[in-house]
Amino acid sequence: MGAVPDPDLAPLLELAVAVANEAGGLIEAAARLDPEEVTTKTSATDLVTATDRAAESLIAERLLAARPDDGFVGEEGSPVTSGSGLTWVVDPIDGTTNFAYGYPAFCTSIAAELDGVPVLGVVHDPVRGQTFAASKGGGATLNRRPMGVRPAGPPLAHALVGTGFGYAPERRAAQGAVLAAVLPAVRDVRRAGSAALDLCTVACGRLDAYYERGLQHWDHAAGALIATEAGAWVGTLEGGPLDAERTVVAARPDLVEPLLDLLRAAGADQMP
Ligand code: LIP
Repeated sequence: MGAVPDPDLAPLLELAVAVANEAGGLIEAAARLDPEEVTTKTSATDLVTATDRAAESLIAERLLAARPDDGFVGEEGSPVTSGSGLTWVVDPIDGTTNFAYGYPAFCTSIAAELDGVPVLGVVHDPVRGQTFAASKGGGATLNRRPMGVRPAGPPLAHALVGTGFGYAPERRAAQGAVLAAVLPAVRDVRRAGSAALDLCTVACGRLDAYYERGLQHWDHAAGALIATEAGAWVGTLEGGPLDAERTVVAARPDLVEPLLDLLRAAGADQMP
């Protein structure tokens, strides 16, 4: 990859790795929850647990103790405005439903943005003890070893593709219709339930591509940079920035055009 980490980012990346791993220890220690004992947010299926909130508080406390002038945006709490230009973007548990069920696919996602531009990302999977990390221009690592997307390989018809679904029934119905068109056109589909993990799974070559509409800033902030630094194409089906009104796509570069064509033909750019 020939990437050279920016020496100014190295201590920030180390801080984020350490905090993500500490939060992972807290999350692992949390007992398995009965999904009916947790609270909900935007819908009856959009869960949030006390562990989400505790992990986010721990992460905010550690990051802002080290860098008190930084900003902080977390899935569960109130935003903190940045005085330094750097803002931490955090999803304490991405894959909350999986966590609440004890289904082993969840992670902690920590990104840092400088004046709105992602400069580092860390995704820690406490179940597998795997930490994905990247700094802008510095390449991507898995447990500190360089990693990258699979080299150009089989065509889309033989690609393993990840995706995910929103919480609103009408969006889920539309996403199911798109999936019905995608499924016969690829090798197979995987739905892990964590966007951050899905993006890192593309980054390390365990998926050939991933697409999902409706991702929040904290879902993709770290994983998108990690996938980009690992050599994946990361963008949106509609063009423009990664936001909740677009479909985020991450793929091996040789698969991008056929995948975008397939998604458009399936109506993925017309979803509610
Ligand atoms: C999850 C996303 C996932 C999506 C789930 C859920 P959360 O985030 O990471 O890609 O398919 O529906 O939104 O809510 O677990 O942090």
